Amino acid sequence: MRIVLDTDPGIDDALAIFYLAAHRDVAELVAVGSVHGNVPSPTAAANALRLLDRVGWTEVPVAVGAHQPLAQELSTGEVVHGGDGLAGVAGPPSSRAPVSVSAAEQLVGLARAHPGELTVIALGPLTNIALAALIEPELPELLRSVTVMGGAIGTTGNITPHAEANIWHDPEAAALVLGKGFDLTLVGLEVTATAQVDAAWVEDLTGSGGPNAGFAADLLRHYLGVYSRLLGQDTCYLHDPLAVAVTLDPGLAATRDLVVDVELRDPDTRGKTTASESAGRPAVKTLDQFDVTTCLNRLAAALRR
Ligand SMILES: [Ca+2]
Repeated sequence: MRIVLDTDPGIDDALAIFYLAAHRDVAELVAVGSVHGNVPSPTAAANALRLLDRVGWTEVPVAVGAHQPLAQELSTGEVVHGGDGLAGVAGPPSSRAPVSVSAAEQLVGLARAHPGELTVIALGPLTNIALAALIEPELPELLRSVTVMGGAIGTTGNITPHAEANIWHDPEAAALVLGKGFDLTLVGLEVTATAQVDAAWVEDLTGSGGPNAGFAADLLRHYLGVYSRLLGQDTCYLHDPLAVAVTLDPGLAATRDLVVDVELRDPDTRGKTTASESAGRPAVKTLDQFDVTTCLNRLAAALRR
């Protein structure tokens, strides 16, 4: 599987990159695009480079993506991910720089050069994918598939009571991408919220861990602290690595084809995702069941490498 990753690192984005790197026998990372979301887009690109350095993916190009959403002001999530997006524990910057094209241009160029081959995994707001689809209307046919971490179907949101953060950060982009006809799997809070880890799970990582296990544990300790402080709970969610896991092994979940709409007009529910069986409009694959235990075991194994 040849992957283009669109990401806003971001603590769970970092875990997702480690998951991907631990499965390079089945996944080749072709390129990375950064996007605003957890942090501003240039910071996300710098963090992606630092994370790729850690896993030895030093040849993978990183392009800076959209600096702001299509139709609203920029809003970022340092309150959750730390001032630098990686809990202040990621070490010095990479010696590499981002490539000169934007993430949307990079994606269009790669898709045209490798029609039908590439899988996009989008772990942040969908601004870059929307821009790429506006530049290249054939993008849904040129890509093999797309996985999106986003949405909260039939469950509460995590940034407002109604909206999941990646969708809320750019609802117009999400509406465009989810309705565009991609072969798209949507991994939303309705499944990712079932995969929570606690301090004991995190401390287990460091026992027999490789070079990045301690770093992953540091990130997760920060995450646990935030969840405790903001939500009063002693577990944290691991959204992004789950989207990578189900992309690499679709057998981890059962899917259902549904049309997913994004609320754009009502300020109270803006970014809310609603699924229906509406005929005649492009559907996406939503997850019905998810093998949380296998997924978390594979993540722990990946982080210990
Ligand atoms: Ca993310």
